[in-house]
Amino acid sequence: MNISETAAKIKSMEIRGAGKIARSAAQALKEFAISLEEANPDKFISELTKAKETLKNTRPTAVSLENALIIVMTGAKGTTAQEIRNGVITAADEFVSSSFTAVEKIAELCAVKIIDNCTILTHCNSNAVIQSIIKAHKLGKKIRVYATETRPWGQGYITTQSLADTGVDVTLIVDSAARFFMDKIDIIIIGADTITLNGSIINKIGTSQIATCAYEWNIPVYVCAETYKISGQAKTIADVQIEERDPSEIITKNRLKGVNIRNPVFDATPSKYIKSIITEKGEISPNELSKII
Ligand code: RI2
Repeated sequence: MNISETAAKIKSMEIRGAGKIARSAAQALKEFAISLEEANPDKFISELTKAKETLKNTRPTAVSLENALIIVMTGAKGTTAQEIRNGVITAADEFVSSSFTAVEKIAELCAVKIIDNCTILTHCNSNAVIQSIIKAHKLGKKIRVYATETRPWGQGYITTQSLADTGVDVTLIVDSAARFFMDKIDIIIIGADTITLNGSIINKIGTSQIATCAYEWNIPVYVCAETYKISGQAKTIADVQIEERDPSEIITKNRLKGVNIRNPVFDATPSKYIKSIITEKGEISPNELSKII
C-alpha cells in the first residue's frame, strides 16, 4: 500500500488499534522509501518527512502512531539516498518486530496477574489485552470475561468473537451495563492509545467511567501497553488532542432535527484509578512513570 492508501485506511479506521496503526504506518513509510526514486539525499529525507506527516495527521490521539514514525525516521541517516533508504528499511523492520515481541512479553506478565477462577472486564479491543487473556486461558486458568460493546464502533464484537474463538467464556454487555456487572468483576484490563508522563491513560471513550466505578468497588485496573504508547511530550491530558469523529458514526444523518451530536472517541483516566501499567519492560506504577522515563 502506498502512503495515501494507508493514510486513508487509518483515518477511516479500516486499520485500527493503537499498535496496528503504528505498525502499518511504519510499514508504509518503509515501502515509500523503497519505491522513492530520488538520488539527492536531502530531497530524499524531505520526501520521507512529507510522507511521515501525512501518516501522522490521520489520527491525532494515539501517540503510538507518531512514535512509530519517529523511530522509523531515526534510520533516515547517511550520505547517499541508498544509505538513507536502507536505514529506514532496517528501522521499520526492527520496530514492527519489536512491537510484536512487546505484546508477547506483556501477555506473559499480565497472565500472571490473572488468577485462576477470575472474572475480567475489558473495554474496546486491545490486542495486548486479548493476547494476555488468551495466554492465561492457555495456562489452564478458569476465566470469565465481560466485554463492553464499545459504541459507536462496536470494537467489543471483535474482542468477544476473538475470545470465544479460542474457547474463553465471554459475555458481551452494552457500555452502560458496566456498573451493573461490577459486583462480578475481579480485575479490569484495558489497553491504551497514549500514556502521559503523569500517568494518565488515554483510551477508548468510556474507559474513565469504568475505571472510576472500579475504584469505588476497589477492583484493580491494569493497563496493557507497549512502551511506545508513552508520550515523551505530553505531561498531562491537557497536552493530548482527543479525536472527535463524525456524528454519522453515532446516528444516521438527518434522523434527528435540531440536535447537536458529539462523538469524542477517547477519554483520559487519571493515574489514581490505575493499579499499574504492564509493559514489555515490566510493570510500572503510573505515579512512577515520569521518573522511569
Ligand atoms: P492495542 C484502540 O483504539 C482502543 O482504544 C484500544 O484500547 C487501543 O487502540 C489499544 O489497542 P481504536 O483504534 O494497541 O479502536 O492494544 O480507536 O491493540
